[in-house]
Formats: sequence, structure tokens, C-alpha cells
Amino acid sequence: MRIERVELRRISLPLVSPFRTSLGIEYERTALVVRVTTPDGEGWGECVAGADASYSSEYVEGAEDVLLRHLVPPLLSAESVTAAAVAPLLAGVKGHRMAKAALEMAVLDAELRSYGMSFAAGLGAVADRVPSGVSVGIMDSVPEVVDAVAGYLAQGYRRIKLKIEPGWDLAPVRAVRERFGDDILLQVDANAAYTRADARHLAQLDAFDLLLIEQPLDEEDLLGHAALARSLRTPICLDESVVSARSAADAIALGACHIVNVKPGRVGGYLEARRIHDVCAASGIPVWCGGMLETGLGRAGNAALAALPNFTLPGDISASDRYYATDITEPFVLRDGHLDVPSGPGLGVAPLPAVLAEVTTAVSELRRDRP
Ligand code: OSB
Ligand code: MG
Repeated sequence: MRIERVELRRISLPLVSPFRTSLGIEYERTALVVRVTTPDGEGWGECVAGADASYSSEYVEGAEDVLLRHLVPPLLSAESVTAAAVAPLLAGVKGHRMAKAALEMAVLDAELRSYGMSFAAGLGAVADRVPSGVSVGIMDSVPEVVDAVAGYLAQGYRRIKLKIEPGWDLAPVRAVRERFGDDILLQVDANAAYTRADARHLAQLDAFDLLLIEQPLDEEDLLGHAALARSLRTPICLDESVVSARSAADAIALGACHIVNVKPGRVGGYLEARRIHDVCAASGIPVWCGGMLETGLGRAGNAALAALPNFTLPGDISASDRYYATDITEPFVLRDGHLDVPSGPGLGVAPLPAVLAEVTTAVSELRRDRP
């Protein structure tokens, strides 16, 4: 495939309710939408880098800058590109995995559309719908979070994840267990808010029969996670620490996790995400698909990924209306606690032009020099 043109659109979408984590509070999602144009069609990608660099070192203007200066030009100079060739072509640029992932996603979408093949079929999906979990932010009071969880369970969500931080952990977890019982699937996510010194405090979570605790410690503290894994009964899951199939294999070898959260943006794209799925499957480590408040574009890709066989836990793949009053694609809806995996060519969804135009705050484009 020859890439003729790459368009980057910065968008800003208001969230239906503020999303607070140990990292900060978000009122809107700022993202970058990538469109690649080939002689036969186009493909869409979404960059999950946030408005600030609190979750990882990447942020939306930084991703835009590295795309325009360093990532898009080699693609436009290449005679022909496939999705599988994108990562090797860009290997000379260190890091910037979220920016690379967005570009690879757009190329993969264009490529699969040209074959009439869906993301699900291209990645190796074995299901046509995936169970839907929901990530519930930190709130001002325990009754408020219990009400929020009640609303999500009434809608049919299959698993609840509570964001935690020091001072907001045992009380919300206890309240949710007391109100909704032992049968609901419940887990917590600390976004690296604790230290090794908190091991005894975190062990108190063992009383609540959680599916897992996600990323309690700093992303670089694999040995700390391994020590914690030995002292807690609750399984440890890594998010921020896993940035590649190699780092997943290392974390598993060190005993730093029992479960892995796979986010395509964090690891450099859907193809590396699939390699992580494979590495984990070979080691008997279950995985689930994380989320970054994606629009319908990223949600479509994530639903396809989550349909692979070793995605055995419900993901942070909620319906569009959990995040946005108006999504930029046809909305994903909850049906019996599940989302349908799109079956059309490529992502199976595309931005609605009028909505995309409305939420766009900046556009830039690069074109091939010669035809
Ligand atoms: O740590 O999983 C996380 C959102 C933004 C950044 C990091 C995380 C999250 C979520 C939300 O938990 C998941 C979602 O519903 O998209
Ligand atoms: Mg997380």
C-alpha cells in the first residue's frame, strides 16, 4: 500500500461525568485522530495519549509533534507499507508508543478494509461479542460511589473496577461489597499510587475477594510488585509497567504479576498487543483489555482485540454513553452486558463527518512529495 496523505486531527470531547483517578481529574477527553489515505481508500487511527503526561510520558501535543516530525515522514517516503512493516520502519525512533500505535492502527485499518477483512478476523478473534466492564472513578463520598455502581450494575455491566488511592481504598471497596454482595466481579486500580511500604495496608484488601489489584506501585518497580505478589492473596495485575511483549515476559518471569491489562496504545499498537496476548497465553497468564476513554474508533479496535481467546476477564470496554453524550462514530451500546464486536471491513466503524468536524480543535496534514 502506498500512503499518499496523513491527516492529524486534535479533538476534544466532553465526558458525561468527570473521571478522577489517583493521577488527576479529567472533564473532557483530548485525543488525536489519524487518517491515512491510500490510492484505494483510507484508514483511521486514534492516539490515546492524554492531555497531560500523568499516566505515561506521552501527551497529545507531544504525540502530534513526534508524528509530524519523525513518524509520518518515513511512511510517506516508503514505496509501500503494510501494518506489519510500520513498527520496524519506525524502530529508529525510541519510545512514543502511543503515537506509533495510532499510526499503525490507521494503516492496519486501511489494509484490512482493502481486503474486506475485519479487525477481529485480522487479529484472530474467536467471539462476536465481549463482556463489558466499567471503570469507576474516585468520588467525593462513599454513598456517591455506591450509587454510581448501582447505576452501572442496573445497566448490565459485568464487572466493576474501582479506582483507588491512599485514603480511598478500603472504605469504598467494603461499601460496594456490602451493598452488592460477593457475586459481583470487583477489582481495583491504583494507577501506581502506593509504595512498597504500603504492603500491609494493601493486604487488608484480601478480605474482599477482589479479582485483582491493578498497578499498585510505580511503573518501574517490578521487584516491588513481585514482593507484593508474594505477600497478598489478591492477584496483582500490571498496566503501566507493561509496555511491550518483552516487558510482559520479564514481569511474568519475575513473578511481578498474575494477570496483565493489555492496552494497544501503551504497547505501541494492536500487533504488539496481540504478541502480549500470545506471550501471556503461553505462560498461563490471563489478560483483559484496558481502556483509555477511547472514542468509537479505539473502542472498535479494543472490542476486536478483546475477542481473542486469552482475554478471559471482562475489559474496560464500556458503551459509548458511559463516556460521551455523542461519540464520533455510531455509538457502541450495551446488550445483555456485552458489546458486539464489529464485523465490517477494518474497524467496522468510521467517524461521522459532522460530529468529527464539530469536535475538532486543530488539523494538520502531510502529503507524499511525488505522486
Ligand atoms: O489506568 O486503566 C487506567 C483511563 C485513562 C487512563 C488510565 C486508565 C483509565 C481507565 C478507564 O481506567 C478505562 C476506560 O473505561 O476507558
Ligand atoms: Mg489502569
